[in-house]
Amino acid sequence: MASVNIENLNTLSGLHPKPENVKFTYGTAGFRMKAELLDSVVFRTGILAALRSKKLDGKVIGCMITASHNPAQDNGVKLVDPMGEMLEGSWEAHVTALSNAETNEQLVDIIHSMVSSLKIDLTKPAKVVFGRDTRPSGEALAAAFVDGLKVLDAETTDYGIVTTPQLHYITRCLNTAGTPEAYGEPSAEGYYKKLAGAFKTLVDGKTKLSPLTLDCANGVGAPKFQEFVPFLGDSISVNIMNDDVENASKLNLNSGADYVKSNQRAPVGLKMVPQQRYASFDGDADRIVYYYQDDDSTFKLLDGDKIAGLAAMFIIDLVKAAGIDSISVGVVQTAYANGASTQYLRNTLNVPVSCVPTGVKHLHHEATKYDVGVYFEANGHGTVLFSPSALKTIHSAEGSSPAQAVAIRNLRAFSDVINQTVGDAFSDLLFVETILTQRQWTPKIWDQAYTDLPNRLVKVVVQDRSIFKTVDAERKLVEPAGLQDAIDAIVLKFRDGRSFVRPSGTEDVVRVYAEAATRPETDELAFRIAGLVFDYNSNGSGLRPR
Ligand code: G16
Repeated sequence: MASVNIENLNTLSGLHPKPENVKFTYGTAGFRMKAELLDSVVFRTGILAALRSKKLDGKVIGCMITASHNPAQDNGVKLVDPMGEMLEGSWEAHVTALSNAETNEQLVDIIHSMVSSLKIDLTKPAKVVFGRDTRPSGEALAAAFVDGLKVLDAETTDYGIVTTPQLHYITRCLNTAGTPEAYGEPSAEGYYKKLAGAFKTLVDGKTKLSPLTLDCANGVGAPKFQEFVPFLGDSISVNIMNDDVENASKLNLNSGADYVKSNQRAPVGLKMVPQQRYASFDGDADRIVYYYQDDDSTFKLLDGDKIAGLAAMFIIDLVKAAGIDSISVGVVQTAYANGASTQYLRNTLNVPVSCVPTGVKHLHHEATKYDVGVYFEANGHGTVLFSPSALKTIHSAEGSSPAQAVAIRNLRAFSDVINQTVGDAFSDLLFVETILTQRQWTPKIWDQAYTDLPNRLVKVVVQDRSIFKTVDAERKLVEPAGLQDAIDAIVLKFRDGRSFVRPSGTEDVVRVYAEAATRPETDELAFRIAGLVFDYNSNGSGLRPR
């Protein structure tokens, strides 16, 4: 078994010193913080990516450099496992340990202990691919990542500026090429062809909808969707806005899925027209929310919960129409799911619903337990997973009538239009547009499935968010002691009241979610709980309502 070239490691590591007094944690979506603090972390993540590839016998590992919905000055890094899923949970502790080593000697010790405890054969090849979003800090961080890969001589391909889901897709394509599970051509072009081909099949012969206005949060989704448009041809009309990626400070600023969802209002620059369709991507195009304006000028949000309900309803109908309703559908949500959406799924669609902690890794894992698992976070991050056996059934079914044959063809195309590696704003947009086109539905008709309970999200800036510990899929706090009892006592005073508090894994804040029977009651509940959290953290530096 070969060993690590210490001299080489020392030289490369010397180029990427760890900042003092900073503790790094691989959180909800990898490492994420101010870009200027990330150089050493990204370098060491490169070392870990190479080790992971060697451990998996040279399978390709992906890496995305992005801070998604965070402001322009932040950046982040996350790793992608061979099938396009998030890095296996048990390796998060290893990458966290590597990133916090204070000296080169400690770094070497941690690598050696990983090699021995995980039985990593260093003579195996390592292959790693990576990409980044449009943030100005991305290029230098990508160079630091490459230095990390050099420590273990990993073979590497730089896919340049891509959306996060494109990088996940490419990773899976590379690892499945030439196998019965081949996922597609491992390139942005291959991705566009696959999605556009499936979408065209699904809307073929249907009356085209009015144009969709798409807010790209001035992020990577803008140039990439422009690139995608020629592949879609005249199957859809999309007007792209907030597409300025030259002026980095505009990224996610008063625009994008996170802004629209949190503030429940249109992004900057958009003058809404009643009953038209609008959608917003986030900064790396892995989330989408839809919205419209009602005739009385009220803003109506069609968030991840509404998308999950639409997708589940459509798939249930399609499997019935195809005569293969042995395929079961389940939905996975988080505590942020609106109570009305959970009731609709359970009581109207009669599907099982599971609730898991925030973070795609948790939702994705749970969704694999169903034949068809629809998973969505209310913030618009989600997708649909078809199990291998469901795919087999769909691909071998023939149907005993022309109507069944059409439904089977639609199911096959539907499974192709969906990016099954991770939530993908492009793919989610196409499947929503498919359903609305097939049904000839306006956003208002879609919205009528159920009425959201009024809800509110508030961020509280605290001194140390790590003191907040949750259980029960983040619905209850166990620390600080006594805080949950105080929350419960307030919630009891509100009709249909529900509220929970959890530390963010991507921002230095604690999030407060509240729901109640009316808008004023919801706002009061949210602010009372936020005030409580703030008071519990007497060193808190301020309250930032959103
Ligand atoms: C990431 C995760 C999502 C999560 C969001 C907010 O999204 O992938 O699963 O919902 O962060 O997480 P938190 O509330 O812990 O800050 P993105 O789009 O920013 O990568």
